[in-house]
Amino acid sequence: VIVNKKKTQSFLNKQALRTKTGKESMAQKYLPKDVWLWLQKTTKYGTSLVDCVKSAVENPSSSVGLYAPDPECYDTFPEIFWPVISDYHKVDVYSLKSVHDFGDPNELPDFEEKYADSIISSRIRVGRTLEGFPMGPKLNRDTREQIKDEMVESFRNLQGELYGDFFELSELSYQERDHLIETHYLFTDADDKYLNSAGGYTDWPLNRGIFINRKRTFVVWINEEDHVRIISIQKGNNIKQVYARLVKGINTIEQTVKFVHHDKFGYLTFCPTNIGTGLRASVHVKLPKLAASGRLRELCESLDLQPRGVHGENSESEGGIFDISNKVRIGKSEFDLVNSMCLGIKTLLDEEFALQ
Ligand code: ADP
Ligand code: CIR
Repeated sequence: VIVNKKKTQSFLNKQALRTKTGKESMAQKYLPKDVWLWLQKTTKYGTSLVDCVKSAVENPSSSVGLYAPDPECYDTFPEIFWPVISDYHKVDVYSLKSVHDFGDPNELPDFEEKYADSIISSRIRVGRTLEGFPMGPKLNRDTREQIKDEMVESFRNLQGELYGDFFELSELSYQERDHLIETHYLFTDADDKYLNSAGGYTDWPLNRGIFINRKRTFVVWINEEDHVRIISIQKGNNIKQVYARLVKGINTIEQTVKFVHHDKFGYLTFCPTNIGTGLRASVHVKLPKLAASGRLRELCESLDLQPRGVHGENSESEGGIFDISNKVRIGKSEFDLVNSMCLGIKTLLDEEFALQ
């Protein structure tokens, strides 16, 4: 039998990343039979249930398919949001109370020396929504600009290692954008079909932008999927440094802006997979043998980890390198989420090293 090694590997990499099982999306799964009874409900921003599930309707391959075009959706449409939240984050939504505690970054574990070459880079981000505004699809040019202006004002307080510059997306050349995307600093250019269907790219690229510190370790995205994504990133595996910088950045920005916070659901975001802490802590890690064994996906699932490709969500792995992060974002504190991601990565690396 002639085996095309390259094709086989590419297939296994795709399998390892496959979140779409050919089954229905969570939005489909939890739409009740008497859905017509609550079709007439709307939020104060005029959002209806149909707006929330638009991405699922247009994309049968959605894994979740649900978005909140404004913060009220989480309480206005509990019939759909609550079961989806329970299912994705594996929490009892009725007794749920959001936990918010950054803890002490120095208490995070270190990766063992023997794994030093396996971890290429580390990144932690949080998603946030500014108080007083709906999410992306319900914004207009003025309100999107107001969000940008409030954020740009807050960047004045970023000093020392966080000191940097803000760039309007529309003022960057295509080459500059491409370079920033390739080097993992910038969001992709309006090419997520799920987000597109949900209305996330209205008036793109107007009033979108990126703040980057001069050291290229601290980034803030404005008006992409969420109003705000605050990101700390660096080469190597020093997750303590990455986390400490993120916490410092968030605290500094919060001196001037107020983010939407809900007693039960924590920080509210456009996608219900991000609510709570809004935190995704990831490493780019070499796991070629585990991927080839076909066990990576299942192992990640059992460790509450999510594998992505090297260029983020819906991208492919390259050279056996994966972006592995915490899958759930609510029910645990920020510290606990980063900590359990580190422990999960250790388990994956133990398995990788045990394979010959
Ligand atoms: P998000 O983290 O906001 O959900 P994506 O999955 O789209 O978004 O990833 C955004 C960018 O961050 C992509 O370029 C991705 O490759 C990059 N990235 C994620 N984790 C890491 C990491 N540990 N090291 C370097 N780049 C990373
Ligand atoms: C989907 O439903 O497939 C997209 N809206 C992406 C869902 C969020 N991704 C994730 O698994 N964290």
